[in-house]
Order: sequence, then C-alpha cells, then structure tokens
Amino acid sequence: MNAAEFNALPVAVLGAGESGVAAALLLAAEGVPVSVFDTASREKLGARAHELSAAGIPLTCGAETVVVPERARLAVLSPGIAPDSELVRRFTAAGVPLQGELEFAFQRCECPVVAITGTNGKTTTTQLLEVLFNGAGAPTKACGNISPAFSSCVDQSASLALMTVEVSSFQLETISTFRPKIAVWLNFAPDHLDRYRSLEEYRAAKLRVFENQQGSDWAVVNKLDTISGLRAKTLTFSAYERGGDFELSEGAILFRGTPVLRMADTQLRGLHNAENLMAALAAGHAWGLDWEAMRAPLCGYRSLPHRCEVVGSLDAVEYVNDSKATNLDALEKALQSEARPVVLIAGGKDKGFEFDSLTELVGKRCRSAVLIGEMAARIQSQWEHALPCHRAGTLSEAVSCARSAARAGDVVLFSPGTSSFDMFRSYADRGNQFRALVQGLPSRSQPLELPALLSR
Ligand code: UMA
Repeated sequence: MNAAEFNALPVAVLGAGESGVAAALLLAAEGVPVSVFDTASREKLGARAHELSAAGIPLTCGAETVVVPERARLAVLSPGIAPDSELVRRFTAAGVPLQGELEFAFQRCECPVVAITGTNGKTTTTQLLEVLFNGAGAPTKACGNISPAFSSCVDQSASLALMTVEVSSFQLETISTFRPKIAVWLNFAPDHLDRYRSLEEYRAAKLRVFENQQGSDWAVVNKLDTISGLRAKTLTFSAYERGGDFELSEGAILFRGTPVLRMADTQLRGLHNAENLMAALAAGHAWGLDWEAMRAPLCGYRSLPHRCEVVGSLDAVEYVNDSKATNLDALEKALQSEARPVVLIAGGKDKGFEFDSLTELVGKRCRSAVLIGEMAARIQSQWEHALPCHRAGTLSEAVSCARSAARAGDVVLFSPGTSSFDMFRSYADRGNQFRALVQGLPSRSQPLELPALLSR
C-alpha cells in the first residue's frame, strides 16, 4: 500500500462516549476520514449518536460491531474500554495500531502539560491548579478525566500557557510519547480491581505518567510513596510526615521550613485537602510562580459537591455527603478528618476489595454504621464486632436509620468507600439523592401535623 492509499484509510475511534466523540470531531475537523465504533445500541448512545451523525461521522454500534471492521490506519481508544476487550481485539488482530485518547490529544497539544494523577484528590487538585494558574497570570484549561475530554480542548492550546490535565490509570495504559512538563502524583491506594488483575498492575499503569519525563521536567510526589527511577526534578509533600519539601505544621503549609499558606485562610479542611493544596503549590512553584501570586486564588477556591460536602444540619447533627469516596482510602481520609462522633453510611458495588482493613478505625471513630448495597452483608460481618451495624435496603432507609442513631453533636457521614453502580447511575447521582433526602427530613422540633394533634 502506498502513502496515498494508507492516508485514505479511516481512523477508527473506539467508544462513542465523551472522549471518543471529542477525538472523532477533532479528526473530522482535520479532514481525516473517521469512523466510530461502540458496542452499545444507538438508542443507548442517544445524543452522542446524533452529534456524530450531525457531523457526518459514520457510527457502527451494538450488534453491528461483531463484523470484522473495514481496514483502518489507527484505532483511537476511549479510556473506559479495556485494551483486552473484544472490540479492541477485533482491530488489533487485523494489525491496526492502537492509540489511547490521552496520547492522541497530547500529540496535538501546542502548549506544555501539567498532569495530575493519584487514587484520590485528582479532581480537587486539578481544579486548584486551574484557578491557581489562571489567577497567577498563566492561562490554562482543566480537562481530561475531570471532563471535558482533553481532545475537545486542544484547539485552544496555542493560546494557553499550559494545559492542566487530570489523568487516570485507564488513560495512561496506552501512552507512548505523553510527557508532562510537570507530573503530580498525589497518592496511591487500592482501586479499580474490577479492571486490573492486581494492585501492581494498577500502580504500573499510573506510574507511566513519569515514563517520558526528562531532567528539565518536574515530578511532584507524595513523600509517603516511594517512587524510584524518576528522571525529573522532584518536589515532595506530606501532611502526615515531616521532612518533605512541603509539610504541615500548626495549621500552616511550610516550604522547606517557611510558612507559605495557612489552612484556615482557605475554604478547605482535612489533611487530605492539605496535601491537595501542597501538590498545587508545588506545581505552581515548579512553573516559577511566587507564593504571593498563588495565595489568593487558592484561598478563594471552594470544594466541589460530593467531597465532604455539608448538606444539612438538623437537631444539632450535621449531614455530610462524601459520595465521591469510591474506595477505602477516601473513606479512611474522611473519617480521619472528622473529630466528632460519626454515624457512617457506607457500602455499594463489589469492586474486589474488603473493608476489614478499616475495622479498627471505624470502631474508634463511629457510633454506628448503616450499610447499603451489594457489599452490605460482607461489611457487616467484618465490622459488627467493633460497633453496632445496621443494614438498609434503600438510601432513604439508610438516612432514616442514621438519623435515629445520631445524637446531638454527631455527624452523619455518607462516605460509601466503593462505587455506586449497584444502586445508582454514578457517584454524583448517589450524592444528589443523599442531599435531597437529607434536605427533605423534617426537623424533630417542627410542630406536629394537624391530624396527629387531633388524634391525641
Ligand atoms: N464501550 C464499548 N465497548 C466496551 C466498553 C465500553 O463500546 O467494551 C463504550 C460504551 O458503550 C461508551 C463508551 O465506550 O459509549 C464509553 O467510553 P468511556 O467509558 O471511555 O467514557 P467517556 O464518556 O469517554 O469518559 C471518559 C472517562 N471515563 C472513564 O475513564 C471510564 C471519564 O472519566 C472522563 O471524564 C471522560 O473520558 C473525558 O476525558 C470518568 C471516570 O469514571 C469520570 N473515570 C475513572 C475514575 O475517575 O475513576 C477513571
């Protein structure tokens, strides 16, 4: 096949989700023939199928995808599709090279990239960096796993100082040249064991964020996580241990002994958020910003919903929505950040990990636990010797049960510790339902309704 014939072959985009549609539109705008494949039905793809059709991009979906595809010069892979899935194998078996959407967008990005990865805190830190860089005069755009997709932002890259990209292990699995100028490694804890065969495999995928960095680049890493073989200049941070470049002392973040930011001046609380702030300060410092320029944007930042979000206060009990806690590490951090007695609502989808590592902490911090979802019975059997545990069939039942168990001065913490997909569409749907249930609770001090008064 000659070059002209090769260039006439279409690029196949696998997945018609947010990243697939963004990649396909970008290719179409470049004048490249493109075709999208998705195993879901056209009805299920809904608006995305319409978007592709409006742009004149062919979509093969549902049962049609079992047919061996026409030849393609490249397959661009969406992060939610595992590289060993049947759809991908149909292309690789036909000799089509595979490129992940992160790599695809990076190759088109005209400004340097700061990449943020880690099991928890990625989205908060990505947003902190977006406000920090923009506030300090270095225009940036946050994208990637945080949404919007990196591919939908590269057309703006020529006018930006840098692109702030949240990267997941799924996206990093398929990179080849991806090289962030600054790579931020927040933390590492068990997660996604429904995608990876082992924890090591998950960690290896994440570590690829440093793979192409050189001596002129920067790695911002959590001091508690030993990462060997880094070529980039390194800055370390920890809110739990002294001795890193950034550390926490008496409520202030220090850089090599000098206070640079007081936690009380920010809207964020908890040691995990102190680390998110340290990582943002470190990335800003690596970029050459001074502390003064970074302080105002960081202090103005308000936390996102579903992350230790206070959603109500009733009868002297505070209700906190931490639905974004989709793994044990996030649940552990939420508990460690709470000084009051906790009535915990936890549980959800079985993602392949056990809750027994938290039994001691839960026993110490919680008055009782209310358990929901696929894992409720298993968690109960692991925790019930340490504290009273109740099981609830619905979230509404769980909220009522937690309310009955809580005493004045307690906090009802909804921090599931695992994913939502057994009962909800997403963690956001789960958190929104919790917030609505709490905000619908009548106060105990509210006057009784008329029929109740009459029947006395
Ligand atoms: N599909 C197939 N065949 C399969 C599996 C899936 O065709 O075997 C199709 C699905 O029918 C669907 C499409 O692939 O239409 C989904 O692609 P996707 O899951 O990659 O979803 P996108 O909408 O492109 O969203 C992705 C990220 N999703 C995942 O990594 C699972 C989004 O992160 C990200 O915001 C978006 O790109 C833009 O960059 C979400 C996420 O859950 C928030 N991320 C994980 C996390 O944070 O833990 C990693």
